[in-house]
Amino acid sequence: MSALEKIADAVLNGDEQAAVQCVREALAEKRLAKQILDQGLLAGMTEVGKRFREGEYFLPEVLIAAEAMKAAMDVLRPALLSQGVHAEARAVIGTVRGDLHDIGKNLVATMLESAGFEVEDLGVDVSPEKFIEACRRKPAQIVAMSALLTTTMPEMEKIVSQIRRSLDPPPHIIIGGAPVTQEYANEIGADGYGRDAATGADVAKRLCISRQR
Ligand code: B1M
Repeated sequence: MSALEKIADAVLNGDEQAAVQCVREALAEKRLAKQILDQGLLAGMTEVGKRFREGEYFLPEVLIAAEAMKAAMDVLRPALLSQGVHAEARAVIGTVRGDLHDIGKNLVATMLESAGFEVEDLGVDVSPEKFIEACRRKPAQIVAMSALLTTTMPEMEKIVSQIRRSLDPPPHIIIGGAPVTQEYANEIGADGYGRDAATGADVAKRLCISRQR
């Protein structure tokens, strides 16, 4: 198995120690940071997303893989920056105002990072103003929102309309969370809906590609 395959495998197995160690070794061997990212960490995480979608992996496996990916990214990030590797698009993510659930939102953030986005995570209980402020501070192509409570879902509609009124060009807006559906996304005028974290990241990627055309 090559050094890069070992990294992908460590993420796939959720082996944080091995992921960190293999990234350190690959850097010591003077491999390009972008190669370690694309063919190691992202390859592993893409496979995790595939297995999750296909029902082969469940939430615990995904959470553990996400932790391994995060720890390895902390080691790789300085090398990526010093080698001038930048994300191709930026996403701002948060759980909407009044809602403190963040497990799904954190997974979506990791999947977006795995899909090559620079992610700013605004945390939980995020007001429409905070989403807008983050996009003004540094333009984002994607705003991603999560809600777990039927009582906080209406916040999503407010954020969609306030963003459309305040930002030009507006970012693509994607939504998700247990009570959220494609029908609700259509109803409030969101650009995309993710049934799960991996699908959310796929939808975000597709939206960014369609705008580039
Ligand atoms: Co809460 N809670 N909770 N809770 N909680 C639910 C959601 C609930 C369904 C439980 C129940 O009654 N059966 C219920 C909501 C009922 C409703 O509104 N219909 C509920 C309630 C009522 C409450 C409180 C009001 C309870 C109380 O205090 N009386 C309170 C509210 C606090 C608040 O937010 N203001 C509350 C509090 C809490 C805890 C703090 C104790 C804790 C949260 C801890 C945390 O997140 N750090 C908690 C938990 C853990 C849950 C359950 C058990 C699990 C939620 C979870 O993390 N699921 C939940 C019951 C359940 O779902 N079984 C429940 C795993 C997570 C990965 O799934 O977030 O759906 P999920 O994400 C999925 C997809 O939805 C999707 O991707 C993920 C999978 O890949 N996804 C996206 C999510 N966001 C996305 C965004 C996207 C795309 C995909 O694009 C942007």
